[in-house]
Amino acid sequence: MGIDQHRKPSTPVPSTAVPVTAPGAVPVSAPGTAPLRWAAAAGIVAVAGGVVLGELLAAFVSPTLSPLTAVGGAVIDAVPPAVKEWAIAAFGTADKLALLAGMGLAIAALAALAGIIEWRRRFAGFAVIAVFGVVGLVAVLGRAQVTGNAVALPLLAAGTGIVVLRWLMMRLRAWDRFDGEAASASPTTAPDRRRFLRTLGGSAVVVSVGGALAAVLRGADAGVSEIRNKLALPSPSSPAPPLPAGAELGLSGLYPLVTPNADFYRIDTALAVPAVDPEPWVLKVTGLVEREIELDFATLLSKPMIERHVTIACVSNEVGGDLIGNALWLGWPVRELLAMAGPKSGADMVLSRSKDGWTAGTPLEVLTDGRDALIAVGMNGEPLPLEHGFPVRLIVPGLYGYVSATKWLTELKVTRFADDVGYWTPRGWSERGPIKTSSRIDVPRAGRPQRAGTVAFGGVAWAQHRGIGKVELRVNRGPWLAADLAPGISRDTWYQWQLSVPLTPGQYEIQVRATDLRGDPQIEARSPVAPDGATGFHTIRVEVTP
Ligand SMILES: Nc1nc2c(c(=O)[nH]1)N[C@H]1C(S)=C(S)[C@@H](COP(=O)(O)O)O[C@H]1N2
Ligand SMILES: [Mo]
Repeated sequence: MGIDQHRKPSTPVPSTAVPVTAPGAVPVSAPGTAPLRWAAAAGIVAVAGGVVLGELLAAFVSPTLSPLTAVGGAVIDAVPPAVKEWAIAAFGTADKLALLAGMGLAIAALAALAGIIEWRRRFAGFAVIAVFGVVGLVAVLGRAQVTGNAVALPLLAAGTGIVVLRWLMMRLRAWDRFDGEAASASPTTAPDRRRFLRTLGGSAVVVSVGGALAAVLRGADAGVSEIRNKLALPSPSSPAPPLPAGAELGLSGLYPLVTPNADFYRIDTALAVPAVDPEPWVLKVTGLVEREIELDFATLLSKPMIERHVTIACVSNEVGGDLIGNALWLGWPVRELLAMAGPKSGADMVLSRSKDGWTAGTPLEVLTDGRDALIAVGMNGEPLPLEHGFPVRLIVPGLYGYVSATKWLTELKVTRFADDVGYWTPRGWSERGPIKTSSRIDVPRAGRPQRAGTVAFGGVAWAQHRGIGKVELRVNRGPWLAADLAPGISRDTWYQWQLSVPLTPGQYEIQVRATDLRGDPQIEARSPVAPDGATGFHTIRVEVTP
C-alpha cells in the first residue's frame, strides 16, 4: 500500500447514520463526498497561504519581487493587444483590478483542484503547487534581477503552500479514516472532524489577516509607485560631465562602472519599504538656524539641479564585499538649502531624519565645503526607486551611508555632535564615518582556474572625495606591481583598474592595494567593519593550470 495506506477504502463503508455528537457541530457527510469539498477548501487555504506569504515578504523585502505582480505582468505581456484593448474598454482604469480578480479566481480554481487531486493521489496536489512556484519563479525572474531574494520568494511561497496542504490533508484523512472505519455511530468521528475544521478555519483566519496586511502594504506601494512612474524629473541645470574616455575598461567580468538601479545594493532598517507620497511631503530644516525652512516637492524640483556620479558605500562592506555602488544622482546641493536657513555658530552636525524615524549625523562642514552633497531626487535618470529613498534622499560624497545617505528624507536638523546622535552611533558604530581607501579584485572571479600565460586581473578602487592615485597588485607577497588605472569619473566615484600578469601553473595568492591622490596608501592591517569600516587588502587565491 505504501503511501496510499491512508486513503479511503475504495468501497466506502456506508455511513448514512452517523449522528451529530457535538452540540452545534455540522453533520458528518458520507466519506468520499464531504472530503472532496473539504479537500478543495484545504487546497484553496494552502495556496492562499503561500501566495500571501510571498506577497508579505515582497512587501517587506522589495515590491519588485511580488510574485502576483510578476505573474500579472507576465500575463499582460503575453496577452494579445486586441484582448488588452478589450480589457481596457471593458474595465477602464479598473483593468488592473479586473486582472487581479481574474487571477485570483484562476488561482483559487487551480488551488481547489490541487486539494482534490492531492486527496485522490498523494503528492499530485503538491506537484500542482510546485508548478505554481515555478510559474511564480519564472515570472519574478523575468522582471526582477536574479538575486537570492528573487529566487527564494516564490520557492518559499510554494513550500508554504505544500506544507499547509500536507497538514490539512493529514487532518482530513484522520477524520475520513474514522468516518470510514467506524462508520456506525462512533463518537470518535466528531473530534477528528472538529480538529480538521478548526485547523482549516484557523489557517483561513491567519491567511486572511496576512492577506489584508499584504493588501494594505501593496496598496500604499502601488499608489506611490504609480505617482513615481508618472513623475517627470527636471533636467539638470548642471549635467554630469560625459564619462572620460577609457573610464570603463572593457575587461570581461568587471562590474559596470555605473551600477544599474536594479543591481544597486540596498541597506536600511525599514521592515517595509516606506511608501512616501511626494505631494504632502515636505523637508524641514530645523535646529540651530537663523530661519527654519519647509520645502515642498514642487519647490525642490524648481531649484537648479545638478547631476553627478557618486559612489556610495556601506560601512558594513567587508573587504572584497559588494555593498557599494555607483550611480548618477540628480539633486539640489544641500549647501544651498543650508545657506538659505543660515546655520548658527556652534553648529557642527546635521541630523537628517527619514520618514521612518531613522537618522544620520553628518558633519556640517562636509555638507557646506563645496562638494556635491545632494538632496537627491533622481538615480540613473529615473526618480529614486522606492527602495532607494523615493521621493528624496541625501547623497554625500566621501562618507559611509550610515552617517550620510538618509533615504525617505524628511528633516535636516542643524545641531551639534555634543547634543545629538545618529541612529547607528549608540549601537556600536563610530560617530564619524569617512570612507576608507579600498580596492577590490573582481576578475578573475573566485574559484575560476586560469590557464597558464598572461592572466588578466581587474577590479575597482575607491577613496571618495580624495580620489585614487594608484592601484597595485602583488603575487605571493612579492613586489607591488602597478596596475593600469582607468581615469575616474571624478574623485567621488570608484575607478576601474586592470593588470595582466604572466603566471606559470601553480597556486597563487593575489593582493590589491590602492593609494589615494594625497599619497596615503590603503591600510594593510585587517580590521572588522565595526566601528568605522573594514581595512585590509582584498586577497584572492588563483589556481593556474597548464
Ligand atoms: N531611512 C534610512 N536611510 C538609510 C538607511 C536606513 O536604514 N534608513 N541606511 C543607510 C545605510 S547604512 C546605507 S549604506 C545606505 C544605503 O543606501 P542604498 O540602500 O540606496 O544603497 O542608506 C542609508 N540610508
Ligand atoms: Mo550602511
